Amino acid sequence: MFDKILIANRGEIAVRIIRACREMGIQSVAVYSEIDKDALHTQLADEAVCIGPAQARDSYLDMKRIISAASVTGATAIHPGFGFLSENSKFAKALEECHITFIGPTSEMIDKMGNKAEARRSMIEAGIPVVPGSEGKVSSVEQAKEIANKIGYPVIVKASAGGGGRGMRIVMHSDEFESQFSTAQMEAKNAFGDNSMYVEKYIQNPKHIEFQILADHHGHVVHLGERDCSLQRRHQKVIEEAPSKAITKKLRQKMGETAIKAAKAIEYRNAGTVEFLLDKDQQFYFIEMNTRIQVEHPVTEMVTGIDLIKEQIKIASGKPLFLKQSDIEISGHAIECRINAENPSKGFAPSPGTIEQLHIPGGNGIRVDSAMYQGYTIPPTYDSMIAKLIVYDKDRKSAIGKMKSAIGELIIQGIDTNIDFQYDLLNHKAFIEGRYDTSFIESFLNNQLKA
Ligand code: MV4
Repeated sequence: MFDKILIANRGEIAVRIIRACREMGIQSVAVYSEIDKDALHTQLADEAVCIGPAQARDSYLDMKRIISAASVTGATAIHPGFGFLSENSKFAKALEECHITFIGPTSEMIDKMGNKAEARRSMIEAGIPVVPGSEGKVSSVEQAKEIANKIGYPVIVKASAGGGGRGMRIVMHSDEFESQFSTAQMEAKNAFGDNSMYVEKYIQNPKHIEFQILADHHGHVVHLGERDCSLQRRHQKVIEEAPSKAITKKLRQKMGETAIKAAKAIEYRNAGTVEFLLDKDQQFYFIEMNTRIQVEHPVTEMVTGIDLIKEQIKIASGKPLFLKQSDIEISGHAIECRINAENPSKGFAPSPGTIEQLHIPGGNGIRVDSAMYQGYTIPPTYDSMIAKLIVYDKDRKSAIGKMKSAIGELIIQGIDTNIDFQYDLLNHKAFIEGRYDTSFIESFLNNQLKA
């Protein structure tokens, strides 16, 4: 097992990983930017190394500085968290070359899944259901349109290098195919320096269901059930829950087995997430695979009792998975609300600043993953998520009730947050009844504007 792990991240996920290291008896090394000198992760780690100015490109994204920090502190492994360098295959490769363990999959797998058209092609090859569309990337707009005409409109054109909603356009009719395709392609070229594209049938108002998997270095793969991440705004998830109300035990088994098959097909290792769209007829389609630990991993931890960060560390050290699929049981219900420093009534504008007053809720089944403390100043430099409020209870109804109580108790003063918005979502009849898909928040906001 590793003696010392460097955490190449900040905020709540860095704190989450430091805590896991401490519980495992592993020394932790934080890296921090100048603006993060008083951040919680900087204070909580056993050691902390300043790696540069606030701008992420000069600190949290600077591979050389991070590798130097690992080398001077003697850390033999790096956990990248999510965002930043977590899905950067060059970083994973650089670590492979200097014999520091990247806690995650190999650089090759990151590359393979990071290219969404390539991922799609691999999954087709493995017999995984995908949305009808091009086999992999298309070679020209003409070929793309031919495929679109064949599968029928609406279609969605997506950038191979995209993901998270960038470089994609919905095409409702063949008349607008060329213009939408070239807009998406131009966006992709500018954002990723890669203009390769693929085409899929557009699934209207799907649910976004993702399966957590764990794979060790010995060919053993398990799934830990699903998370329903349909509540998103502009491709940012807002509320996640496990299990999904839309999924029966039988469908869970089928989708879980598919997720395992997908992972095995590419000899995946470490923690990963297989994303599916689920349509109105309960048909599911692979769309992407995420090769990192995700923001919403706690809901899976709550319903399975498995610590995913510890599992990642154990797997990376070469230990075989102790878990068998038959040991993994989904029980109860967990919900996560992402707490952001933003103002929903000002178009969700970021609201950095100093937390003047803070009261964090607690009690049975309430978990808060956060790096905030009273007096802490949230810098304007990074993303606006400041906490994740997670509840666990015996069933969905109780979990919703518990989340509402917990939100009612949470006090954050000095900055604007989305907690009232979260409360309103939880109170909505359609949410309570589990009748929601990826279009819910947008409709919710539009109705609110009308009222
Ligand atoms: C789709 C889709 C419908 N059909 N693919 C959005 C983020 C990325 N991970 C995949 N996304 C989608 N892919 C097919 N074949 C619907 C979404 C989607 C979406 C797309 C455009 C605008 C807003 C959206 C919100 C949620 C999901």
